[in-house]
Amino acid sequence: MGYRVAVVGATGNVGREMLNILAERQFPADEVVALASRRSLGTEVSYGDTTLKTKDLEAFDFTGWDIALFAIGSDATKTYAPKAAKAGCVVIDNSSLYRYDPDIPLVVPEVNPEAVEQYTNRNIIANPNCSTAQMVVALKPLHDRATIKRVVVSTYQSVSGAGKEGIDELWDQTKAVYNPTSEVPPSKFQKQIAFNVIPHIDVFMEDGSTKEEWKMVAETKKIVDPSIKVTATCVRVPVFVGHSEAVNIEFEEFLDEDEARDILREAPGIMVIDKREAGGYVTPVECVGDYATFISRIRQDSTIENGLNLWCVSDNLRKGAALNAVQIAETLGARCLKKG
Ligand code: 11C
Repeated sequence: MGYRVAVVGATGNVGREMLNILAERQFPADEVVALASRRSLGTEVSYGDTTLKTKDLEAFDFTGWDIALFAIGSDATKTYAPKAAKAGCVVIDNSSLYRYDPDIPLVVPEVNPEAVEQYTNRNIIANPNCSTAQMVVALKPLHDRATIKRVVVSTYQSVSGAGKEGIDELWDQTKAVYNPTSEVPPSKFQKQIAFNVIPHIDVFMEDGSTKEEWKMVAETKKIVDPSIKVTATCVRVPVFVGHSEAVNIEFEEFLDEDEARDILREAPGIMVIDKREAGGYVTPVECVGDYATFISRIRQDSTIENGLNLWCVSDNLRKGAALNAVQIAETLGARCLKKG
């Protein structure tokens, strides 16, 4: 006997990946329903070898459904997640709506699996921002060994983080560069993204940082340890899928680069590819479709007492969103909602 699982926002990039990953990992589902807005009603989406026709989220009754994976915007989530939770269905939400509520667990299963048990507070579990998810997978095992004091991170985030419109804008602008009569002005992004980089993701905050940068700070504290100081600069780059991060870490204790490499090799969810030669590191195009968070360029930072640098790359639609959500569902199943 398995679970009855709803995927909410099944026609979007993340919703489609959720269905793919549920099938790939053979999540024990007796029934899967694909839900979408009325606008996308009847759209066909793949779930393993089968095709599902999307049903109307607005009219859907979540009673009797065990788990709902939400991949819709915060506004729609505000309407439908409480409805599902009230009907007894555990919501795993990919939006930022609930992440910072103290009574809602924010979970990366490799880091804080025990937090899923707090799902009982409101029947809702939050999934972190993609740029946070991959970074905390790398930070946690190092923090356990040498206690992280401060992290300085610069991100190189792919356009798929901004949804299908982001992907289309990069594609159309790239083609237009070779055909100057068909200029494609910025729309989803603030400036031209093709052959460019933009140091601006999400809205500006009062202190001059952006919300994306603030999320990396707040979420790392909530998931790993509130005492870790984080400062971030988040940058959009002309890559379709895969977020990259240059991470500088300052520890309480000395941590040798070779030991750090060994620790990361053993850590869950991580693949270390770190040869000090041309091509001996991972770039975003190589991580697409993979589950792992890839770590390369591990090296001592000799400008501070206990410092390390590393390069961290992962598929933002997978570990950064859909995979993490399915892993939360698996953890919930193993720890709390045992079936069969
Ligand atoms: C981006 N990280 O790359 C964002 C997308 O809070 O879940 C995900 C935003 C979020 O644009």
